[in-house]
Amino acid sequence: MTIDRSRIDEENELRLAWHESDLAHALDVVGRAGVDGEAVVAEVARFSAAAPSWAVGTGGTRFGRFPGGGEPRDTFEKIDDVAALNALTGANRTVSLHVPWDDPGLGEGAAELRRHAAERDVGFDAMNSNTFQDNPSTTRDGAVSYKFGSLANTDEAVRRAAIDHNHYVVDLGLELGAKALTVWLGDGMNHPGQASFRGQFERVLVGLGEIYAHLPADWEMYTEHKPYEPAFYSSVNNDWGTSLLLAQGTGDRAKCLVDLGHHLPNTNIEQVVSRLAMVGRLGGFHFNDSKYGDDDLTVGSITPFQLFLIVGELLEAGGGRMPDAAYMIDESHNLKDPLEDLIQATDALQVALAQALCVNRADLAEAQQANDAARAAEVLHRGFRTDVRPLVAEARRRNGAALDPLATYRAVGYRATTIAARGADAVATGL
Ligand code: RM4
Ligand code: MN
Ligand code: MN
Repeated sequence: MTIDRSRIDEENELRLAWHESDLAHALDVVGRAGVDGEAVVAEVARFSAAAPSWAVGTGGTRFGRFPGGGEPRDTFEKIDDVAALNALTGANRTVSLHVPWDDPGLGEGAAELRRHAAERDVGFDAMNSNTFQDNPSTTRDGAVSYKFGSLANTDEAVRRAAIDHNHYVVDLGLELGAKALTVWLGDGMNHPGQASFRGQFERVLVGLGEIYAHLPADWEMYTEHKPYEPAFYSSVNNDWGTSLLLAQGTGDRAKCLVDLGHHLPNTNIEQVVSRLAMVGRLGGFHFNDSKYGDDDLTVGSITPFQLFLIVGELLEAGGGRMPDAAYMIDESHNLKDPLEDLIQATDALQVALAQALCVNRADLAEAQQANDAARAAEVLHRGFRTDVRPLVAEARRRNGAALDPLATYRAVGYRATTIAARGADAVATGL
């Protein structure tokens, strides 16, 4: 199941005249601010954010889940959905697997999945290991349990199972053509005094070292911090400082992953990004938005200015381009059609990137040097308040994707097709 390119072209044709006039105006506006609009379009066109395999299904909370039907029934169909998404956005060229939720098995299974993805021009981004749930394939058929943690567990046999699972995820990723492993742990404490802060940290560090030792030479490993949930008193990897200690204590190719929802309210995330980039340890990104905690809301839907500032720091780190990192959308689509939410998230990312590229960095540096806070604010806001949507649409068009991806998704009736093919009660695996 796929979206026919000729249908996308037809939809683009309907919008082309208006688009061309909007684009000419946008190029003119940014040119007056001393920004090269063509370069903005090119950089937006280069950018891609992975779609996680669990995000093509409806998300849920502990109060329930309300799937809309037609969801992918296996990993192959998940890849089909990512290919459809990428046909519309041109900016989701890879998929990030979560194992064991999506596990084709080593050997023929992995080879078949890799072929299926390659035929659809989808690559494999960072692999995600899951040791926060008990699953027969990660717990030696139930012989151990992650109830009291995985790498931080006091029981050596549990730690061994968690390390082995991570080794397996790396082996699988190698067969799929991935290049990185992301480790997010649920480990921590729910009750004061339950464990030793230091003991838990030290055990995690040793475990990460063993996982790292198994990495192929051209792979990276990312530690993903999160302040709470499921451990509500303390998480072992609770913040960027701890994540950095773990990375530094593990090796050069151990880096930190920033998930935007994994910060306590009001944390200055753009500063966190700057710090990690400064020491060469910014490895990956999970994009979403948040009002209260790890809400996994649509990218840019709550704090678009913060997103713009964060992307600005990424550009700063990359010398005016998005630095090499594993970018992924990590949202939970509880109410919207998952593909519609992913389309909106990708668009929000592209818009934030274009806005940040529309900031005249030389003017900003001059204002900073002169301690001119008012002028610095003007320069920033000029970028943020530019209507960059025609530049983003043009970037998509140049990638062969849709000028208006959401309207096109609806016009081609992709969801109706998946409901007909997979069934109205088809529900994806995952959280
Ligand atoms: C966590 C974290 C991880 C994701 C899981 C499902 O909160 O964001 O990246 O793998 O959720
Ligand atoms: Mn995440
Ligand atoms: Mn999360």
